[in-house]
Amino acid sequence: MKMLFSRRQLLASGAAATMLAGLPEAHAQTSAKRLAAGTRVIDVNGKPARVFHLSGPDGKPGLRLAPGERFNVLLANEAAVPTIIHWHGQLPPWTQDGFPWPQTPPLAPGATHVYDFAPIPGTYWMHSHRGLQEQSLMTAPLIVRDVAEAREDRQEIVLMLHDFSFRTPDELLAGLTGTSVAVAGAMSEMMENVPAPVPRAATPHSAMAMSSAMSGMATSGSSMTSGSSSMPGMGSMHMDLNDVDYHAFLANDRTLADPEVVRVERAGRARLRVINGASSSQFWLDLGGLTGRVVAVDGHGVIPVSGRRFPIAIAQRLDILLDLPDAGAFPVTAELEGTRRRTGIILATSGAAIAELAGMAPGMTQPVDNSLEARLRATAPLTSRKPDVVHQIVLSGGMQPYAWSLNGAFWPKITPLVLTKGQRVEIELINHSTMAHPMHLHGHSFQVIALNGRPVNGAVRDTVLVEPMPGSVRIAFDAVNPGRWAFHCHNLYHMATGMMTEFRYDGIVI
Ligand SMILES: [Cu+2]
Repeated sequence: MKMLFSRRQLLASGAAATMLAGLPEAHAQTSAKRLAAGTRVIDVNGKPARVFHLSGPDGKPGLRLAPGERFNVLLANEAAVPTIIHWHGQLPPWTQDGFPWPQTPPLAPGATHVYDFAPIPGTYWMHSHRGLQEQSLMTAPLIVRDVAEAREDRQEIVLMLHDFSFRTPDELLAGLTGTSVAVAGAMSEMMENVPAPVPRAATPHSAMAMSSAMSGMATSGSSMTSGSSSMPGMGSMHMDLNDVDYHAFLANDRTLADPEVVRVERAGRARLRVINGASSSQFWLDLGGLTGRVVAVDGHGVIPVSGRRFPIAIAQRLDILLDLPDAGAFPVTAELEGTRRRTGIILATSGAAIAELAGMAPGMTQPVDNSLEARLRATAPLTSRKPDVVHQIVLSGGMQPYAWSLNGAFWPKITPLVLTKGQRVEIELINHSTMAHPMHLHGHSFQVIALNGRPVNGAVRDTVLVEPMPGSVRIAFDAVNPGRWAFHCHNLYHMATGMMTEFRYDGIVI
């Protein structure tokens, strides 16, 4: 309590900036912060599991940057395998984005690499973009504080969600695609076989030939895993959810059998930073008896939206302000869509009785959808402007064979979409499949400007869910960050089987 009070006094004081400069966090102004990528063993429901970790100088997961601090980071690969880490949602120069382009290959074991750019404030995260390492928890929070947040006198609580299996990621992909583990392993590394150096004539709607690995897969008679579930949709529509049958869902690396208990003050005020770092699972965040206010999505401010349950698609983040009522224990859970399975943490004041939470929610959750998205309005929307270019991207694919594509093309056999610096770009995403897809654009923040054909002055963000057929989303952004940029579904197994393309600025020398 005393320590918290001191912190608040510090942050409220006019000398905050000066004092913060003296703290270890701000030390990186002159020398890079060390971020180690390695392996560790965690306990999952009583069984040990070897997973990756990304740890900052304080030994904690990920990085927390002070207001105004540069992202000046020395990434050290202490794992036995090559890796490359993507700073999800940040807007660095493309050569620092952490994507395995030929110009920016993965780091060999033992290698280091320095990154240095001005970060944008908010709740971000980092994850491997190499093979399927993300599934093995090569993921961590990336929190960039801003001055206004520092002044708001709220306890910061980070809640990072994961899906977990004791099977290897290659085994999971082999199960989905009906291939051998060896073929699945080779398939997952296709992400490094990047597109041809020169854009060919655009053929946006023609189906392109699948790679040899994909062709083999298509005839192998893939079987869905037992975890696959279907939800009845509108009318006769069929909807697929949860490709993978996971062993557990983690909240800050723990399950509800032994959840993290976060100490909070009586009648305390908190900023809950929720990060969906799962590889292929979407959740409804449930605040139990509390009402929260969503004030930012994917790090970008929105006009506050109050509620007790919020959907969070893969890779998305929610900043939720909580004002706690007096004393007690307050579970914050995340329920897997279309099931009763859940994970979570417990906020508790000192001495509060903490009841055990069942691993199953009382009722079946709905599929994650854009009901929240439709209510969001950016606090800093794009300027009003007609688009210079509109690209249409059709999302397709299915479970049998298990393969997913953009405009009929499977990564890396894609044709890059070409952008010119200075353009206002609009992208119309049209879902022709029975699954929802969380689509992520690297290196740019975009605004959601239409949902299912209805114009909105929506959120600015980096990952947007496109609901199942006939779902559509229109986004807009300004082409202000020249380079090569990946655009992909953030369901790891959809990306690994082809659902990725490239936005390439003209004039970029490959
Ligand atoms: Cu997808």
